[in-house]
Amino acid sequence: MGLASAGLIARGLPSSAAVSVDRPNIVLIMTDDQGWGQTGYYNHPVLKTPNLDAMAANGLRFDRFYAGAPVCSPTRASVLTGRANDRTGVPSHGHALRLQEKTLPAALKAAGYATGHFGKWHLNALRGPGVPVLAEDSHNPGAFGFDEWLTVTNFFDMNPIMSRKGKFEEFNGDSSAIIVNEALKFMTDANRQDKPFLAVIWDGSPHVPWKASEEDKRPFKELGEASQNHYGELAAFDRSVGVLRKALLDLDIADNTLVWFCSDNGGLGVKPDSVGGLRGLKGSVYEGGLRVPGIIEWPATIKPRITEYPASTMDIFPTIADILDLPEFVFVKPVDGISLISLFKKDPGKRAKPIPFRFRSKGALVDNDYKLIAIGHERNPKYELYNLKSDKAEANDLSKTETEIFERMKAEFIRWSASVDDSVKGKDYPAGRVLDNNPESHFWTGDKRYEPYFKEWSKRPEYKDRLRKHSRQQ
Ligand SMILES: [Ca+2]
Repeated sequence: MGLASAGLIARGLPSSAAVSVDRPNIVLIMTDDQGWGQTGYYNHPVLKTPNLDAMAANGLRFDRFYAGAPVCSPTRASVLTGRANDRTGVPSHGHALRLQEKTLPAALKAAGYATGHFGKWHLNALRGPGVPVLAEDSHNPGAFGFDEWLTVTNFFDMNPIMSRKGKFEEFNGDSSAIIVNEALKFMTDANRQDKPFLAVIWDGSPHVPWKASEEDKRPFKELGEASQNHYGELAAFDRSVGVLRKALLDLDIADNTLVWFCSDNGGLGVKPDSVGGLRGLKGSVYEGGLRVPGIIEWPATIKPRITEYPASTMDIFPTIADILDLPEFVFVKPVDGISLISLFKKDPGKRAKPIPFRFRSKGALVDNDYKLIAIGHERNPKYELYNLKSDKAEANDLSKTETEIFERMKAEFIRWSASVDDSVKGKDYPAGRVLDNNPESHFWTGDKRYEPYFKEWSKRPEYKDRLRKHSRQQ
């Protein structure tokens, strides 16, 4: 971090200049388990999202935006590092991002930005319903460059208990409204100090358990109770997007604030369909597990447009680094994402670098219209090839007919996957190995540091089942 500041100063940039087009405010919003089909702008049959629709109509709407992985912690790791999840120590949900990784918030903090995280973290190895992150947690958001944080370990719902830099706070009301309001206080403070900000808002909706207010369930009365709550959570999330956008206008900073919205993985098995007719759901490397809604709104630079250019959460850090002209050493390499700056003005044609995925034994490679699927890539792999342009549902495997493309993409995936194996062993780090300073994935109920809270939390609806299960196992 010190090096990054020195680099910026050496290149003649002050370390904390006021906001300019070269240094926009940045807000990253991510929902948890919102499927590609779950927006009003894709004409979902029951869900209305007037605020996301307005954002899409005023920004760059991606019709092919991909989460870095088909489940949550891995995608979060890809947002913060620009790298595929397996490189960073996060093969699946509830794993710890390695302290040897370099992150977006650390780079922006070194560049003079105020940095804040609000909501779900899930990069500190803890599993189970979201509990407040501890001040002494070696992998809390502060350890990765966030100055301010109001955070829980995992999903959270109505009336959450959260952690403000380690201090527990209880809140009343809808979780989406709470974190946007808190993030807005942070943005207002930074703006008052003429400091650009990075606000990361990672929502807990519409992840299970599904709990919406009576008012938010009302439009979905025709659906079953579970779906009413699920869609009610999305309605509440959408409302929080409206609150955020209006507040940015009221603060007179909307024009030069880049707001980037997406979901962290594909949709769930609810009715009506969450993935807009794509194949597969959360956890799958078919499109339904990976393709998500995505929008960038930045009025100072981006004229409203819809693009079919394929992009992913791995592109977020490289894009922001490019906007801010940050030095190369803010990244651990190899970086899997690319800068999307050229896309802001017009479609640059084909994407030069394919988008790679690896999640447990599954893999995929998206190269413009084509997609390679690798099932069981570790041993005895089976590959498939699809043309996403003519076959959105990935129904016709072309591996036997389009053999030239198939062999090229297969070889490319194998090459890439071998480089990921090196990353897994820590070869990307100066030490050449993974240091022994990352916790193994575990439930917080099995974590001694949380035991003092068990008695009080056994009364809380979000924790009581998990705590009961834990006490039965003792
Ligand atoms: Ca998720």
